[in-house]
Amino acid sequence: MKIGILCYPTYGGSGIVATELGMALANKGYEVHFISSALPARLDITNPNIFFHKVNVQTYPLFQYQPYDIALSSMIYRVVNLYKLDLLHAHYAIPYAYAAFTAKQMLKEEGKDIPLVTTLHGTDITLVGQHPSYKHAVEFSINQSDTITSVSESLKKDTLQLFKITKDIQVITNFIDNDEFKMVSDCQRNHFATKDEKILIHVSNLRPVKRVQDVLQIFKNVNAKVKSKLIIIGEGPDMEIINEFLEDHPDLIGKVRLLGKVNDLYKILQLSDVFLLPSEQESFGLAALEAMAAETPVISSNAGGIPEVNIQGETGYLTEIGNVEAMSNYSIKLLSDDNLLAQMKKNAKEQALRFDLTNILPLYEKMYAETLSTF
Ligand code: GMT
Repeated sequence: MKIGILCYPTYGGSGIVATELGMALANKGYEVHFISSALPARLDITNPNIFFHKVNVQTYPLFQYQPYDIALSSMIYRVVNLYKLDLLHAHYAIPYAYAAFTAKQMLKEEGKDIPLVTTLHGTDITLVGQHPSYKHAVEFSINQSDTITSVSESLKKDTLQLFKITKDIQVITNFIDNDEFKMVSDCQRNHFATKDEKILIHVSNLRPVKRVQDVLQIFKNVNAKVKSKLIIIGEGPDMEIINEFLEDHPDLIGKVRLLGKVNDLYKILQLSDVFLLPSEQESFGLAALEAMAAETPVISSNAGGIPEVNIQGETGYLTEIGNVEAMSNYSIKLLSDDNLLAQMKKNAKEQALRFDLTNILPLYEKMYAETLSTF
């Protein structure tokens, strides 16, 4: 089967899921064509079954804004025709489902068509998709998809509440390739902390929904009771909140390490003791699952789909959004009890194995086969 994957190329949940899915399909012999504005961050382009088609946006002095969606739909139409694709899979409704619908219309003019699967990832529904500038087009393009999938039960519920959806939504959860998380040597731990210190970690795109101010406050509270360090991985607009916090807390400057975007995320997660995810919204929480795959328990909010991934008292702890005090107390409890920490690390890994690629990939393959057979 030849599949076209339409996704964001950036570090960020939807692009990572699309890339990992495409690579897993390519390893199984599918021909996978990525269509995006740049080479997706984790894509292994050396795989002979993987093709990459860059969307080029032609600039012109008349344009106040570059018409990316037009260039995208033209590229989709072109790739479907040139490579005789069998199916399109759009990750994130805006603009991918919308542009794929337009490409389908162009194909129909020539008596052709191609099935379209749209996977909803979260902010395309709960945040950006709610804006009046996008809402009607998002609802329309989701309904025009031949198959709709959602990455969690929570996101399915939100989608049905927030939009008038005329089709069934299948839940196929996000997944993790545990083979990529083979344990590395512990010796690098001393790059970040001394033997008697614990390591807390936060990984995100540092947008307001991630509530990095809570991460910092939790660390401040924990550090007052447990010798510890905080690692923050990622870049984004709320970096300023971190800088301001450090200006106000000069005693913590040497204890907070800002690593930006890193390639060896797994290695650093494996050195950590607790992952903090106090998000305002989270359709699934792929970052938490990655932490668990690296045997790191999670202290999180109970937003959106997080409770489907992080299990209270088993793989970590959850509290209501913004309850910094409870998250701090849970972190202190966990980091002060080595037996509890060891047990939760084990539980976290077991949970990650439930979401292993080998369990979820067949669900995507079955869904593709059903989509094709009913098209
Ligand atoms: O969390 C983000 O801001 C990135 C965003 C994305 O669309 O790339 O992540 C969303 O999709 C991920 C993959 O399905 C989910 O694991 C994240 O929970 C979800 N983020 C939100 O809902 C805020």
